[in-house]
Amino acid sequence: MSTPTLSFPNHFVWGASTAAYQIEGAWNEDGRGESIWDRFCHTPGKIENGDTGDVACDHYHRWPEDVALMKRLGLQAYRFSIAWPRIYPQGRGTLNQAGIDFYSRLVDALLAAGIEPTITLYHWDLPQALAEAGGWPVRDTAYAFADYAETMVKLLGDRVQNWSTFNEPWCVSFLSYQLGAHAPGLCDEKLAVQAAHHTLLAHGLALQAMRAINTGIKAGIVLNLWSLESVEDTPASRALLERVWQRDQGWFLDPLLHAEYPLLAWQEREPVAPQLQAGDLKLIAQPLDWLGINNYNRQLFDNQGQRLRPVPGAEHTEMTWEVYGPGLRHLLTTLHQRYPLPPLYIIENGAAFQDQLTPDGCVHDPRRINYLREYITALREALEEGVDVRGYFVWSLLDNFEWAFGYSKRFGVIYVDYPTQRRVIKDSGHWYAQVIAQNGIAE
Ligand code: IFM
Repeated sequence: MSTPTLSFPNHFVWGASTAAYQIEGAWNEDGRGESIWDRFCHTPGKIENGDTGDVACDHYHRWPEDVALMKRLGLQAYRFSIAWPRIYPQGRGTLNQAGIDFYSRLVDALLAAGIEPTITLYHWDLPQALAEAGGWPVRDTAYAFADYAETMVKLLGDRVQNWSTFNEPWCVSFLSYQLGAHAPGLCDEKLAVQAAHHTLLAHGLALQAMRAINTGIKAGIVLNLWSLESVEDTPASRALLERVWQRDQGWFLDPLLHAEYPLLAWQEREPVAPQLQAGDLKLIAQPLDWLGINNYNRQLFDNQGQRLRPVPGAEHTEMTWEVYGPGLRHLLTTLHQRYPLPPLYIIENGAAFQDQLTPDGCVHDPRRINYLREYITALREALEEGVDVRGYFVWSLLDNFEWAFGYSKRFGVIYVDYPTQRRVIKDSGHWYAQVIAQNGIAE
């Protein structure tokens, strides 16, 4: 084995990520309740090609094979999410033992394979019953979430140390309630802002409840963040970047890490400001054992303050997201300067390309390898600059259901042939296995 030219600290963790609705399928099996994503996908016109997560990667039945594949890649950690409606079909009340057994067996198999489970409690599949009671814009949903979180730690906390409450609260609120692109598909800024507040509140309540019954867990939250950059450096461009930062990222980071909403963004959103109760901000700002970051691309603005989409002359993935590794370094160093941070983990990073299974039985995806190399290199540079990042998880382990884009975007380092459910490790998967084995990148 060659010596890595770019090596990582001992104990740096290499993993892969997935999410329940995107891979599990079995949407109505073994007592699972309906989620907002089932309802959204079953509504004509919402998802490209009419795709649904009904079957997805059939991981619910094929998980032993998937754990074996993780072992072949040498993964040290696996981040997956729990489908809340598999545990509480109605969101609260009666527990579904079959759902608990599924995750319990998965955790045991991961541990037996030497793979550390990292659980996300909410990756967007709210029980439909709670949506009908008002969903995230309703304060009571936060309390239902905290009860569910406590239940999961009671059930699995003896074996699982790493927990995150939410994946990407920006998507849970703004993308889902203001931009209408994700379930439940509403377009109302006021609802979105209130939903954002309640996800943060739910996070705080859940951390308290989880830690009250198990002090040994390591708990955090995962945010989707971008490096914000401009083609020019002027007072106007700096003001714009600050405004966008506060509106999209500070809106979550500041309550979590400073126990306050960012002032400029609050003033801008005054007419739709969320209703807070006394003590909410203190509750939200529970100490974090770690903060997860999902990063795929940067946002670049021209000298008119318009976001450049696409960025002229740059390479883009199938999501029309710019490939720009240095953006990750810029994001990490900016966070380091702006906030008192707990240890960081990159919980999602990866790229969708048009992969094909070729007659040699392989999937040759050199563009994904280049993408991953570029971002992992940028991450290593951020470590050099003193940012405390403890691990990297590739998105995704498997090709899967990419929300409103259905199955049209392939993000996996493992190819899934959906008609047969055959899995094939892509070239990028073999490359990533080497990175893990060498704890770094060899040229
Ligand atoms: O597939 C999603 C994932 O569910 C959340 N983060 C971004 C990924 C790619 O769009």
